[in-house]
Amino acid sequence: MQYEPPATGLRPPLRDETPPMPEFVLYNAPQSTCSQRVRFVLNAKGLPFEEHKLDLFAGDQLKPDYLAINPNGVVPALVHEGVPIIDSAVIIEYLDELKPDVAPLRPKGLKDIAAMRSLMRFIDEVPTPAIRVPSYNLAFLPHFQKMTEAEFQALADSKPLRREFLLTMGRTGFPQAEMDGAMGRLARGVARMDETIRASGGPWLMGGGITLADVAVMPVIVRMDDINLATMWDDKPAVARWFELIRAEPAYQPTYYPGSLLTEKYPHLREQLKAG
Ligand SMILES: N[C@@H](CCC(=O)N[C@@H](CS)C(=O)NCC(=O)O)C(=O)O
Repeated sequence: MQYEPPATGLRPPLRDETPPMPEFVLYNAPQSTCSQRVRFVLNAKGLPFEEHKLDLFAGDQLKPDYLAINPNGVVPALVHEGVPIIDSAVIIEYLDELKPDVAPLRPKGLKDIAAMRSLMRFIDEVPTPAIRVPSYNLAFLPHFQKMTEAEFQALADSKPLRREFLLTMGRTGFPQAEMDGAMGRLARGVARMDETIRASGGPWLMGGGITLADVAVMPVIVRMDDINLATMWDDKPAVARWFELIRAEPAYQPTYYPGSLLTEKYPHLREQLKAG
């Protein structure tokens, strides 16, 4: 898709007033965990970007203009010099390879890089899909409950990546067995983090320096904390320390700007979560 400057609502710009195409254009959503990975890396490397916030419940991610950028119909997508880069794990690796000398986010040796990538695959296989289950049941379900069965089916059919996920959830929410499975996978994710930090000597997953693996798992841990699941690392001080450290990183605040947490977008959740 051709880059077009954002509409201003004012008179159309004269030809020579058209703003230059920014180097990085990020299509994302504030609370999207995958988007948060990319915002963190852009911020860590001090790369300015034009941010487009998509309304995922209005279906912005399924509009033809956006599908031309990301045919998977999900956020994030990063357009770099006019070329779309999609999938958060791919984007963060891309950015680190593009700017390897500014705030490097990978270990030095090839074998350690392979270990970091293996960890990222585990994160994308186990805890990352698992966190969607309680997130959808808690926060997103009411959006779907308002729909008729036919509208819901049409919505599911329109999703290139998440059709079956949505149909499993249905308009009544994920069944208990699905929730239990997700909790188990989250617990395994936290246990793997704990083992990995202790084996590397910490305080980060790969040892003394923050890497893309830490960035990859960050949004899961932040979301778990947000929805009252931080008790899962009560007996794991290495994970608690890791969480303190990542929140103290300079890139953290600009990434989690107000409205990025689920309980900020849906304040009623705080009461619901307190009530258990
Ligand atoms: N593997 C993809 C997954 C992206 C993804 O699932 N994005 C979610 C938000 S975190 C989304 O856009 N969901 C919208 C939808 O399901 O329609 C990535 O890491 O970029």
